[in-house]
Amino acid sequence: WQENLAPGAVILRGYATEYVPALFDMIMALSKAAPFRHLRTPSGHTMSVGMTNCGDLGWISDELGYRYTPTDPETGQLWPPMPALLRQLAEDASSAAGYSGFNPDACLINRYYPGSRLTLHQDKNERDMSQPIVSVSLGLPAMFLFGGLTREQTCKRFPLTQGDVMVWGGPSRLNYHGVMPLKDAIPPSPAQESVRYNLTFRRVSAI
Ligand code: MD3
Ligand code: FE
Repeated sequence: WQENLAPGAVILRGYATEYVPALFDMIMALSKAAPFRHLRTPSGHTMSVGMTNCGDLGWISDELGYRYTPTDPETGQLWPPMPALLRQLAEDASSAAGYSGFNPDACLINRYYPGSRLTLHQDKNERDMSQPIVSVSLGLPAMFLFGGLTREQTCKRFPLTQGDVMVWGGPSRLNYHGVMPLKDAIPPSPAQESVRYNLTFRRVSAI
């Protein structure tokens, strides 16, 4: 089911539901090769969200700033390749939302434990702003904040649950957004731990 949040921004509710077990397995395997870590922001704060990446480029932050790198600074190795299923899911979701030919080269994996949050920010480190961003929610529900083109604009908030996929492009590509501190809750499947994962697919380098 499709909800339009803003021009160019679409939520596909439950779009990834059938892939949830496979996605959890992939996150476990990927995070063995490239462990989750808490990055430092340029202002010296440590992020409460744990992060890792797969694909040709991975998003990192340190005292020098935000950027994409081909290798994991923790291990010195290339980021693990993006599994074909992940790439396909991102491409299918973007075409379902009206963007054809999405070809992501980066997948950021965010891990939220209860209390973890993502403060309001813009995603503007990608060279090719004509490509959308696709995000997939897994595990515990979260309250997503969606603002305007300035930090001051009031945010709309909407809940994201396991299997929801968001596609952002066009006019909403540079909108401020964030995630409220994760509330502890009963996981959607009793076998899961109290955690939320979010996969964010991006095209970083020019095609
Ligand atoms: C809205 N992650 O990693 S991506 C991020 O739930 C990030 O972890 C969120 O924001 C999370 O940068 C969700 C959703 C998203 C991504 C890009 C956007 C929303 C966006 C660009 C413009 C507007
Ligand atoms: Fe973001």
